[in-house]
Amino acid sequence: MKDILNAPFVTEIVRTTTNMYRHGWDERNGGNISWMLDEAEAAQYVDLNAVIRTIPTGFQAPALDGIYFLVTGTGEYFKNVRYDPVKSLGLLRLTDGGRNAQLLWGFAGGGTFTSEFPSHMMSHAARLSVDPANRIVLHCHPSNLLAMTFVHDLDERAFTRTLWQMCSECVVVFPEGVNVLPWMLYGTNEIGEATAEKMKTARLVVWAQHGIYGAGRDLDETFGLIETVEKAAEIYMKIARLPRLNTITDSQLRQLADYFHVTPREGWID
Ligand code: 2HA
Ligand code: ZN
Repeated sequence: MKDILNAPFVTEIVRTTTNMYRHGWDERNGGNISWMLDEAEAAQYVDLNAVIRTIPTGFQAPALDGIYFLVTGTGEYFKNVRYDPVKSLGLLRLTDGGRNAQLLWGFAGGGTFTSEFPSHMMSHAARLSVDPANRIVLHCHPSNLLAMTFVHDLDERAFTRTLWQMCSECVVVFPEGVNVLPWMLYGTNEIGEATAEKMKTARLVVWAQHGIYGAGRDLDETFGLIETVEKAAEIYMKIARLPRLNTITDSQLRQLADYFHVTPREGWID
């Protein structure tokens, strides 16, 4: 058995949580990550038959039965993951149609998965239904994006168009745009179901007055999506109250989409 602390999925999640903390997106215990692993990958580092604990999930996810996930723990600080990964992270397998999670490694202090586990698992199922290569769901609290949800119309088309207009790369990086949920109680199955529904048409779901969910095939893609949205929101918050002399026009957005061979969300460019 190889040392799990050297597993690429552990070293990369440690690097990413550290980086996100430094960005100021994950104060205190804010934010969470889940990473779907192949069984063969997990088997190199843990005994698949040695279940440490079985933890009820409080929901069902038949599409994820038998699937392995590396997840951040509830109450854990992203700031500290690098100092104590075996306490901050857990590797688990969903069983019984997603009703239970079998812990195979981690959560060494007796902890459990993130309070946002329902949103993560339901989002994985939704993304896998449209992209079988999806592996990551990532949630955090980027400051400028959060600020923007207080002062901008939350209509998804309007919100996306503003982001696209803030940096030339935005329409290329997230051509499907962002979906937006109004404020909802976090940690619940209800916000999980609403997030998953929104995940069927975009890799990014904004939670108004809270943060954002991103999904992707690897951590770099997912982190990069959120980084790009946050950059656009930062520009917006700098210029929102200033007279706008120039913008990126719809015809320029189309030029970008054509040149970089991406298909923007139907009807979102005039
Ligand atoms: O894990 O970010 O949404 C703490 C949170 C809740
Ligand atoms: Zn949060």
